[in-house]
Amino acid sequence: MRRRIICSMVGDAMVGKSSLLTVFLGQNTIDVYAPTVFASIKGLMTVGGKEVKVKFVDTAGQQEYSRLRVLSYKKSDVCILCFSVIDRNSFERIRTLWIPELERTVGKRVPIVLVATHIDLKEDKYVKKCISIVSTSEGQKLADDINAKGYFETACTTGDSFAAREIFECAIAAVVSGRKGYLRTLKGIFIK
Ligand SMILES: Nc1nc2c(ncn2[C@@H]2O[C@H](COP(=O)(O)OP(=O)(O)OP(=O)(O)O)[C@@H](O)[C@H]2O)c(=O)[nH]1
Ligand SMILES: [Mg+2]
Repeated sequence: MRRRIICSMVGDAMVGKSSLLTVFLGQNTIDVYAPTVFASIKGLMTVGGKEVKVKFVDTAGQQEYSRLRVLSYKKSDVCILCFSVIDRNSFERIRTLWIPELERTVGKRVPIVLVATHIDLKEDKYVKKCISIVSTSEGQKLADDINAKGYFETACTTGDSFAAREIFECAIAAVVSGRKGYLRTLKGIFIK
């Protein structure tokens, strides 16, 4: 049996990593912010008609926990990298902080899915007036630049686990198709 795929949630503190994972797992979200130190949940997913064992790793966005964080996700097969559309710093840190950390921690070959959170707040009057919201085209361009396997915009407040599932399916499918490609390459080398 294949080894469990490790899928990690990474990004700035408070961008909604834990909320997204909670919605995907069909659990109830809580509005009160509780910073993550480390969490790991085992599950099963069906991707391309096949059942795959997955371990979801929820990491700490807070920089105080950076040493623990890199240990918690260094064996990842795929990373779901999150920023908030209402926090431009979290968007800019994808390039300046998270991509360099990911490359050091899991390597350049591990697939990334980029997720923009808090899109329900884009229409909020106060937010519109006071905050420079990250646009869809800016998010998409970043996803292209970092060679992400997918770009999604989401709001966890709706509790829509179907929308969340799309994100996780994209991530796991990227690992599964990567493994198939690797096997095909090996067969191409050894079976002439
Ligand atoms: N309006 C809105 N609030 C959200 C959304 N996603 C998360 N939140 C809220 O944002 C806050 C932070 O969410 P978390 O999921 O705990 O953030 P995190 O990225 O896991 O933070 P760390 O664990 O510290 O790294 C919580 O109060 C959530 O209720 C969203 O899509 N819309
Ligand atoms: Mg968290």
